[in-house]
Amino acid sequence: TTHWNRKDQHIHLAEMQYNETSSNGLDEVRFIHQSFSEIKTDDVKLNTTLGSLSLDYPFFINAMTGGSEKAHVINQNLAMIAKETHLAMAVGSVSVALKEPSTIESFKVVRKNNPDGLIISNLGAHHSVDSAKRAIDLLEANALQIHVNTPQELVMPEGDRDFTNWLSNIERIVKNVQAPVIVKEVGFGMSKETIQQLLDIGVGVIDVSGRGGTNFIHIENERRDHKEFDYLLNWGQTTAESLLEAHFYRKQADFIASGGIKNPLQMLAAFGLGAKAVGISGEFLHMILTKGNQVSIEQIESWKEELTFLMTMIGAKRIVEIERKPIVLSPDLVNWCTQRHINFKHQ
Ligand code: FMN
Repeated sequence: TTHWNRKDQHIHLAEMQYNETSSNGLDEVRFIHQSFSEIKTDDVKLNTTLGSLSLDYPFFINAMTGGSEKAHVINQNLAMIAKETHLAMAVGSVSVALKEPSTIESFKVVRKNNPDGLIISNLGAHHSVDSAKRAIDLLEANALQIHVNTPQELVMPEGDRDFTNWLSNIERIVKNVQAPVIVKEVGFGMSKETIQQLLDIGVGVIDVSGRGGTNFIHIENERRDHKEFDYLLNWGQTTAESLLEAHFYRKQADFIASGGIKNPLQMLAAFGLGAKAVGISGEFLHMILTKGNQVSIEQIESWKEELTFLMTMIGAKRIVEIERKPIVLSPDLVNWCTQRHINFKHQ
């Protein structure tokens, strides 16, 4: 079916475009080096919280796939890595499994390989409360991500064209589902207006998923015969801009940063801008496809240690302390704040 093809095409195109990613803005956020941190690496704890969810580590495997044979293998590998490293893991949209029972196993394999892990299900914004509950049950998931992705749908040849009911629909899901609901973008970022709308309907955990990593305009445009949307590749807010948009609201919700995050220094920058956790998709996909599970596990373990070192350098024992450390923004980011009336300052 077209769905199976689409899932495999997404994986293929995301990996093809891995090296073409633009800046997510997080390299424009600089911490100030201080000579006296006065803490030791053993003081640093990497655990964090997202609403009622407790994560052992502040970065996780973000939503990618399921729904094809290739996706089954990828999900199995990611689940084994998540179990070994104690990272949380989200799956790709389970919408296909709700329609096509033959694809269910490609998602269930994630829980099968990681019985005690923190697993997050994923669904689009137009689904019913009943579908949301089924999406959670399917994986015995600890939480549900609802993705919002209008640019992707519109550039997708077979995508949705009607976005009239997303907010009220998400509100219904949030109010009627037991598990925590995370609303996420898919690499186009968020604005303060969007965030205010999400807070108004009771959403407590938000993944701003900004521009600068996996680019779904690019991916869907490649799937079009005439590639009409080449001019739209820079649509959306970068990950850094999105976190600045979220800055004023960071006490009213827990924010996840995702979009092009590739190393622990970018994680630190995201935490410096107020994120409580960081989601990584494209980088992990590239890692397992090119290096295999064992090297990926070693890379993740190394990142944990490196992040501990970086936090030691800036004297932060906890993730939430990072945003209190002085940082300097690039002129572009300051300009963003000025034009958007964002009063960025440390607490
Ligand atoms: N996000 C979703 O919410 N649902 C999906 O089904 C989904 N499928 C994806 C498939 C692939 C192959 C990739 C690479 C990403 C997908 N995403 C999906 C988006 C990611 O969760 C993330 O928001 C986006 O890729 C930006 O992060 P990155 O730059 O680290 O990849």
